[in-house]
Amino acid sequence: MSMAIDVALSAIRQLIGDQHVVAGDDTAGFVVDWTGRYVGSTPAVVRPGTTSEVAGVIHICREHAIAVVPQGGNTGMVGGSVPLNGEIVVSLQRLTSIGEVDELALQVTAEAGVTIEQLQTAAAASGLRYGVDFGGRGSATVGGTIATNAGGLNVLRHGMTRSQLIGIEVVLGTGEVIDLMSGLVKNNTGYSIPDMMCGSEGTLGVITKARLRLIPQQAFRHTALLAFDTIEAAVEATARLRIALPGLEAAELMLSQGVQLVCDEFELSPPLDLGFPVFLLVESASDDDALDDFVQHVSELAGVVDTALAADERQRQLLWRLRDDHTTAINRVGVPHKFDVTLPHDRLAEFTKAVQHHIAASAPEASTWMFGHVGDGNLHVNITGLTGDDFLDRSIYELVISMNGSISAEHGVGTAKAKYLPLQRSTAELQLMRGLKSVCDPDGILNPAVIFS
Ligand code: FAD
Ligand code: 2HG
Ligand code: ZN
Repeated sequence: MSMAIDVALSAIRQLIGDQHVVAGDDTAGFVVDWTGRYVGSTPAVVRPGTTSEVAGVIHICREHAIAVVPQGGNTGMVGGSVPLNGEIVVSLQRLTSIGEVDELALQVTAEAGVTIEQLQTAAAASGLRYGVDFGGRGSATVGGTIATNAGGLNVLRHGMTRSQLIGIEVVLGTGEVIDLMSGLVKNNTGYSIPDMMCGSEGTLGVITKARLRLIPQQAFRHTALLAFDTIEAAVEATARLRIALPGLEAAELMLSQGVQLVCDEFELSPPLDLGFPVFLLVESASDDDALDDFVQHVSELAGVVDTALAADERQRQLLWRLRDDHTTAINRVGVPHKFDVTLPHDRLAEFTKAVQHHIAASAPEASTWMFGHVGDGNLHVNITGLTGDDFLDRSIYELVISMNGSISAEHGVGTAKAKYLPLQRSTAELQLMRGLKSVCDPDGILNPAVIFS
């Protein structure tokens, strides 16, 4: 360990307490990402317990020119939350307080280390909900989801994390604290700093707290699994359902291989014949019981070859496991290579074929798993069993861009896509982003390997 790191860590120990600085083997869970693909090492994981301690840690690191990686639940998928270049990890997991839910303003204040599940539980106690939800809810944090602008299962109705964000408290790379937690929904006094921090992946500041929008819970939820012969038919059905059902909250695409894998890994019985190649999991929520309406619209859809309707909450949970457990099931097959991409609605089906064809031709030894938030045009392409490392990345991203898509839909750029960002963003755009970075983090100590290569 260098002298500067030694001196900095001893100052940090004094500031936050020896017991909150983790070193050696105890850092193991903080240096490997959720997929197992990105493995780093760190001199220490520091766990401040208050905003002023976070600010103090950043001041000390800046003074000694030490790079840091902010970390929440470490569920990120793009290698942005782990210290791949020996950085110090600043874990926000001790910032876990949730303020009182304001039931009239439909807002709550949550610290960065609160998990999405804890936030949902607090909101539910007031008959409310948080609009962003996904399979990683048990570990993913408020700070991490803001830093990545996480999407998830209900974006088509409630938007991504940015749409839930009313205010933010953030420690810049200078150690200064920006407090924008007034809860004012309308506040057009210059540039929107919460919007800028959202999706900045820990490169501009360390988020310590947020003021978040909540939504009323709706009493009725109707859920169905629909089978199709083609992806084209499932995409078209999604578009039609969005128009017909204003309460549509989710439209999730799955393929039979993925559903089969989940059923095999978790010993579940598929509710429909997995001989059908394509499935759509749809859910709508409403204040009144709209079952008849839901069933009518679903049954009128062109291309549906079979349907399983959830008759109760247990069956609903089962249908959702088929979708939510894809990521965990794929991890059991092997370390996955993930591509989180968006395509325009009318190119989605074409892309799925093109990418499958490309992978099969370039890496016949590999298996491809595809699923995603089809209502948002967002596909998750996972490859397992690849013998090389990233030899497919550039060609897959070029394919996405050639079809007017985005190489990062909801997981962010991280370290995984940093070198491909210039494929998508112009020199002027990259210069603007670098300019912002240099103002917020003049010494480049915050996640230096993330977003910019
Ligand atoms: P981390 O993984 O710890 O960090 C992610 C990034 O944010 C890193 O760059 C890190 O440096 C930065 N960061 C973390 N905390 C802070 C902070 N307080 N201040 C500044 N920067 C910070 N994502 C989706 O968008 N949609 C999904 O549907 C979805 N489903 C998932 C399902 C599973 C089973 C899993 C494991 C993950 C899923 N994810 C999904 C990915 C992941 O959960 C999200 O990217 C999430 O936002 C990461 O939150 P985290 O707290 O784990 O952040
Ligand atoms: C999901 O939608 C997540 O489940 C993870 O975004 C996607 O595992 C993936 O590729
Ligand atoms: Zn997703």
